[in-house]
Amino acid sequence: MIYNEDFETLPREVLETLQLKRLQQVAQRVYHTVGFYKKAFDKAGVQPDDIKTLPDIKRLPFTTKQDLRDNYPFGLFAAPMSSVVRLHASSGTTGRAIVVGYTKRDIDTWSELMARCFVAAGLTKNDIIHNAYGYGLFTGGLGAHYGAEKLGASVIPMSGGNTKRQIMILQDFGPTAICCTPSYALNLAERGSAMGVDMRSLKLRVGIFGAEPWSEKMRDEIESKLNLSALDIYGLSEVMGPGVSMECMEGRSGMHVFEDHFIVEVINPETGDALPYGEAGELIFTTITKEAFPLIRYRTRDISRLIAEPCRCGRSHIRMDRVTGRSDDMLIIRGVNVFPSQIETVLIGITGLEPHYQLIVDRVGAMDTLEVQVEVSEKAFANADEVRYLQNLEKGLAKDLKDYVGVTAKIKLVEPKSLQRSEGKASRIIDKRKM
Ligand code: DLL
Repeated sequence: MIYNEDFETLPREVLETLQLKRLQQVAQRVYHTVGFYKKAFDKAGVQPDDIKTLPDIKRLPFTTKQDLRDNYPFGLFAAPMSSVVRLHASSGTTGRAIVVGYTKRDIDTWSELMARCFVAAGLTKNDIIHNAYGYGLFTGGLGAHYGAEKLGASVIPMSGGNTKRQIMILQDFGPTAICCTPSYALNLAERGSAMGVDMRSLKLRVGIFGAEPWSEKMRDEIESKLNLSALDIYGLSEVMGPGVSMECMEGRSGMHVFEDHFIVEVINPETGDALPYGEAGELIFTTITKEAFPLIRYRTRDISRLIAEPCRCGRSHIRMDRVTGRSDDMLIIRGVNVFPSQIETVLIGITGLEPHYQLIVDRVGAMDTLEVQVEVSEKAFANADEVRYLQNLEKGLAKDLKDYVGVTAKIKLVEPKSLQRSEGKASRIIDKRKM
């Protein structure tokens, strides 16, 4: 099923003509209403009228997270405050928050895109959607909420936290779909089972999981624990919130970027050069319909690749692969580039280990060290008197990390349920080098 068949299946040439027209409009808009962009365009020696073809986008300057911070809070708004109806903010781990605004039309667009996501996940107005993304300044909760209402589904505005109550509602209201971070889905599964609830026999059919990197193995894990189909959803506050791209039920491989509203590029993060389809690099988005907070060539720092092959679902919009991590989450351990998601893939593959882990990076003298703390399963823990069994688990993980990720790590097996559980985005890295 496709929510907006007209726009989601546009033939490539027609889509590109539409994108060009919208790009020209947004270039004019930001040049004439946002001081920052006038300066940036002038400095790059480009005027809005120079955009004659789609590839001309490459002449436009990038926008970085630092530019957003420098213009805190409203400096990049392209609409007067009187027409801004909503503000959101992303706290970020470092530096000032980033503030974004939406006009009424922006909220309508966002709601439609989220409704498209739900339909891509096989949902209809007959579904009950348990929305456990946080409500508030975070875009997850309200973004998904408006989309669910737009679709006409029944939405349960749970927000994050209060896990025991969530499990009760999951049992009593019988939602058919759930929205939350993948790490919180695991947390729910675990807590539910501990409460004696058979989490596989809930009515949930689909989970719409995003807001943090996760792996295929994590998908398998969640699907088997909750007995549902787990789909990936991507977005970021700066560009809109959730619903920039969404995996479809039919393809389940890569997320369709809603290209009638966003132009996506992938670049080499070091040189800024465009990369061809299929090559992994940093995702860049230009918003081509937003009114209050349009962004030109925004450097997301998210690492992915574009998949140009047509999808069996019939959508013509290009897909982006699972985000493997953020370039600023990438750990460089003694020269080896390591993404937490690679470590996750390895440890989920080992029987006896649970997908709950933490990475502790430190520097001893001039040497970077990586410690992987991972929980052993209850069953393995019951075997713990067999010291050799645990030693073998440890050795096996260390070897697999060396073989598949290329990094030497100290492994510390910890007791079941001893690591902090996520109620939203999981924080898995403690980098003591930065403290
Ligand atoms: O996380 C928006 C969102 C809410 C997306 C709910 C999906 C579901 P921010 O808080 O601004 O916005 O964080 C954006 O989260 O740049 C990525 O690094 C990461 N991220 C979001 N979705 C995914 C995903 C929301 N599916 C940042 N896979 C982005 C991997 C993701 N990382």
